Order: sequence, then structure tokens, then C-alpha cells
Amino acid sequence: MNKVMLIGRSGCGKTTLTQALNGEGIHYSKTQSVERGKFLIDTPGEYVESRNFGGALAVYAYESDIVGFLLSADEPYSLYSPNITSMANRPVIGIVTGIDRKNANADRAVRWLELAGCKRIFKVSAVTGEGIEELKHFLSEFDTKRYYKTRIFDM
Ligand SMILES: Nc1nc2c(ncn2[C@@H]2O[C@H](COP(=O)(O)OP(=O)(O)OP(=O)(O)O)[C@@H](O)[C@H]2O)c(=O)[nH]1
Ligand SMILES: [Mg+2]
Repeated sequence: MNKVMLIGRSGCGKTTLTQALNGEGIHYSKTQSVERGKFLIDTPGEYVESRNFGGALAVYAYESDIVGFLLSADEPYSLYSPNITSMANRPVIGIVTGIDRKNANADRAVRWLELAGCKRIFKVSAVTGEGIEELKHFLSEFDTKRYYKTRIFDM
């Protein structure tokens, strides 16, 4: 399994997705500091919301094989600047979370993640389980060595 670092605004569902990917029961727990698991690095939303913490994400990216940009399907705006993925030193995937939410607009979130530079985007709900297996399969099978040679997501 590749190791993935999850980043995104507070409340977008990083911890809940971590629990779903780990097959744990879902329970609310505010992330107070970077939590490193065997395959998942869960970061507090404040790290992407504040310039002062932003640099730490670059450091933790070195511990990861893949960086995941999360955007909840009901977020009213995106924090990701156009082409910001080019700043990452790891392959970046987009993950639209909370596609079951009442005011979800998953296609809009996909467009924002595409604008940020994500070439491979997953749509998931940690609550209904939709999309979780597809994401798990990708994380376990994605060949980062091949990616560095080709720069394309061929799965
Ligand atoms: N309906 C729905 N709610 C979700 C989903 N994922 C997360 N939530 C809810 O959104 C709230 C925030 O989720 P968290 O996983 O704690 O968010 P986070 O990104 O880890 O937030 P920080 O730790 O503050 O950075 C919780 O009440 C979750 O139950 C989802 O897929 N669907
Ligand atoms: Mg959290």
C-alpha cells in the first residue's frame, strides 16, 4: 500500500476518510496535530488554511508516496490555487469527499480539483462507503516508480 498524506480544509473529512480506509468505525475526532499511521498521514485542516503551517505540509510530503487533496462536495469555494499541484514533490490525487451530503455538488468540486492540477480524481463518501473500495484499490496498486518515468496516471 502506498502511503498517502491527506490535506484539505477543516471539516472536509480527512479523519473520517482515514477511518473508512482503515475499516474502523466512524467517530468524530478533531485532528489536533499531524497523525501518522502506517499508510495514512492525517493532517489538521489548519495546515492548509494558514500560511504559517503550509511549509510543514511540504515536509510531511517527503514521508508520503502520494499526496491527496481533499475537497468536500458541499464546500462553497476552493482553497487550492490553479496548478498548485506543481508545487508538490509527490504525485497528487484529488478526492471529493462527502458526495452524500445534502448540498453536494461533486462535479463542481471535481472542476476545482482539475483547476488545481489534479489528473486523477476520486469521488467518495465515508458515510455510505461509495467510492472507498476504488480509492483503496488505487492506493494499493499505484506504481509510483512508473509514474515518475511517465508522469501519467495510467490507472
Ligand atoms: N455526510 C457525510 N459527512 C461526512 C463525511 N466525511 C466526514 N463527514 C462529517 O464531517 C465532519 C468533519 O469530518 P472530519 O473527518 O473530522 O474532518 P477533518 O477534515 O478531519 O477536519 P479537521 O480534523 O478539523 O481538519 C464530521 O462530523 C464527519 O462526520 C461524508 O463522507 N459524508
Ligand atoms: Mg481531522
